[in-house]
Amino acid sequence: NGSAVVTSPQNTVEGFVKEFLRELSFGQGVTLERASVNDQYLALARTVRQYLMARWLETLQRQREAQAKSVAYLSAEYLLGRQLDNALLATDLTEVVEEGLASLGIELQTLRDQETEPGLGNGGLGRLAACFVDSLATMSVPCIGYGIRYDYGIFRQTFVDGWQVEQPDNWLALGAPWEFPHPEAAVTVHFGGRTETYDDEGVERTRWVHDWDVLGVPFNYMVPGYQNGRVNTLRLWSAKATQAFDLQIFNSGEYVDAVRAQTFAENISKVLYPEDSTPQGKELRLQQQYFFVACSIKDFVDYVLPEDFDLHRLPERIIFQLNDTHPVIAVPELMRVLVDEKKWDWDEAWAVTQQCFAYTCHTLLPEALEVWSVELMGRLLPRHLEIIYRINEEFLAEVAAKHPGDDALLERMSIIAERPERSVRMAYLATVAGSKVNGVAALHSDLLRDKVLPDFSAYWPDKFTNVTNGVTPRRFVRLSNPALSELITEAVGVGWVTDLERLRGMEPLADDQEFREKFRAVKAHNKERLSTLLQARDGITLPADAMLDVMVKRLHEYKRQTLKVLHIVTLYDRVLRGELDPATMQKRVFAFGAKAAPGYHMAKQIIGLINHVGATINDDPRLGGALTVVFPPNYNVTLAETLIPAADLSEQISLAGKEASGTGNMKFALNGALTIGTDDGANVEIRELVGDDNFFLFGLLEPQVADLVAAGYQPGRYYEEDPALKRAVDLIASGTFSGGDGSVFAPLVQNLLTEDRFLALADYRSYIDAQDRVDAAYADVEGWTRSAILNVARSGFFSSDRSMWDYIDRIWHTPPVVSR
Ligand code: 26M
Repeated sequence: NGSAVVTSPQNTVEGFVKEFLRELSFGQGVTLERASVNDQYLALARTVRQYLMARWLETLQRQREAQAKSVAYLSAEYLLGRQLDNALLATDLTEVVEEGLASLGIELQTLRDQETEPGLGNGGLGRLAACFVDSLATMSVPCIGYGIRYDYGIFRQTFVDGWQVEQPDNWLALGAPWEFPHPEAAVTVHFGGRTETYDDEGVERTRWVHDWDVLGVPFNYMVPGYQNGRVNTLRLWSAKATQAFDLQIFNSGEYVDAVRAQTFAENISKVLYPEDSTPQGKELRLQQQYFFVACSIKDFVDYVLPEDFDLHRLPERIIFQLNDTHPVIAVPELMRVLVDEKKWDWDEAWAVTQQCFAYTCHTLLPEALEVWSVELMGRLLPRHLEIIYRINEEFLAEVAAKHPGDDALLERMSIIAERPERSVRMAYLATVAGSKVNGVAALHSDLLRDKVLPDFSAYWPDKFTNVTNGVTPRRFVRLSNPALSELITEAVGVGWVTDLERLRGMEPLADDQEFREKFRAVKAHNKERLSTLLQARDGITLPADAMLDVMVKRLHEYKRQTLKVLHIVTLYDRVLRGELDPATMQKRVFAFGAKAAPGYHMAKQIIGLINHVGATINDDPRLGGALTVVFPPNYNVTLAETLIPAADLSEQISLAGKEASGTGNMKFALNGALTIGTDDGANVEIRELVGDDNFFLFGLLEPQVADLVAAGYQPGRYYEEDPALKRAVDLIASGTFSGGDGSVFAPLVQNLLTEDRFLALADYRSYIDAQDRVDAAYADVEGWTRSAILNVARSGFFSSDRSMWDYIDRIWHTPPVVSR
């Protein structure tokens, strides 16, 4: 038994202090007296991970023995957030560590704040992957997360005069104590070249004569379950130049050029692409996708599985879950391994491959569906392109046999698009290859079936299913909201952390005056905590006793941050016109957090607009501090953890039919904010669960949106017909927020009045009316608190543990492997 060689340090203050001091001296090479905060943090991290090590080795051992089926989650992004606190929670060491450090004169919080979060994701999709691996570890389900170890994660956002400026995110600069590099276990991945056929003892086969290669070095991360003795693995790949690559170039005699050429290979895992929609079809991005997927398949087949394993039984041991289309190139890669390397027949390889994949779609925007030009794919991955063509040929032949003569259908369902450029439709490839296709919220799955992939769902009705997203209650309640956690535990016991439906037990307490007072004290405490953080982090001062109204998410037109701005400007206008008295109106703080893709100009305009509106309003004495706009830069997981627990109102205002799910919406409800939202994504399910009385619904419904667009939407008419809207738009257009210069936001205003792709103006009136209802509801302190408590009590469904059970039940069929 391999686990016998490792023993955890003693689970006591003395045991911890001893190990911590050892890590400081032997790990960091410093004395306590001379240790910097970073030394202390690194030593602490390495001490805490010692407590996880025996469990990790034991988990691997147990899994090997059980020969159980594993989930291989394939995701180009993992937005993990800080690791220290999560590891302390998993090991239940927080108090021991706090006390031990205090005995050395060190504050735990100072060391927590020293950690740079690994921001290896853009937003919802990457954070979802992180929640899912947390839940699987907590549920003792075998899972390996596979992804990319980007040297630079999502950019650090700064504002210069209110405009976004991006800085590199050098998250590895101060050391990376949570990772375990394994250069000795590197695998080689090939690119380029051509294919040729050859005679293999009378059988014609194809081989790939590749042109260049890259090494994939695995970096392992622990994924600890919550106090259950289980630690799963996240394996992120980092690109290195191979020996062959080096030799080839160094032999040319151009030594300096050769060293420079090395960086070409290593560029592959250099940086995370910061777009979270409208993929650009960049060659490096396809290299990244193939790189991590080829490494992962090789890793699983050659190293995770036993040496003598019969690959015909692969579906008994693995399900590759495709997190959107980014890893879909794994499908032709597995086919290539089975057909070219293992020399299987096409049909038997295809039968196995189809059982090994399932696909999750995360979007509804047509421009976000990934396609790769045949030209590019043929150049980079010629054999994979051939395999995709063959998959398509056989698939279309099957369709043609069932629907003779329907050429239009064949054209619509073809994996290869002919226009505007011949290209591979990755979502179609995923749908054809996958055993299941799922959307991420009930409405989204319906729309996916009926609007995005209607021909495929008619062809394979049983392939399509829904799994509504969830979030981990460990990070987003237990760790991020200690005060609420204590109150919940008082009310329903400790079991809620792994069984979130137990929050239901709080429902009756919504009617308990004393409990409501405690609940308000929690909110007040969290606001104070946020206030302290923003002051220290950004020099932002939050006014006291204001409603905290929060909109945090990526900046995108479909999410409609502009609609939020129109509300703020409308309130401003009402005060200036004397319709509202700043002395008696509801005091509000509007908090924004949002990164714009660096090349997305309209999104950057909107960031500029929010900051300029904020600067004007915050400084206007006529408002008497009744309205405040704050926009702390660089919204990330760490900031979310303090911001969300303090919120009163959650803004989920995307145009109906555009937000696949949303997961921020769930975090807010679980932390006792009320939602103002459209009938979109998971908002639909949140409202059903918390009840109409505890949710502010507004806006067009998805079918109404479809009708309005079909009839020819004219935003200018809403502008002309609603005087308040006209005044709000005119204030922006006239330069009120840009020093009198109307040209600054002219492109944005022009776009709103003539195009408004996401119908902000159509939903304006409904939104303003709903916001007025919010103000009235907030004035009823007891009623609001009651609603907030009910939001918490009824949101247990949104645990990612439940999402995982749904995947297991509907798609994966991977039972937990329980402890001996
Ligand atoms: C693709 C190609 C090239 C570069 C980047 C990308 C890319 C990266 C991330 C495209 C999309 C990406 O993320 C999309 C995303 O985050 N979608 C969100 O997924 C959440 C989890 O399911 C949902 O809750 C959100 O509604 C959905 O917008």
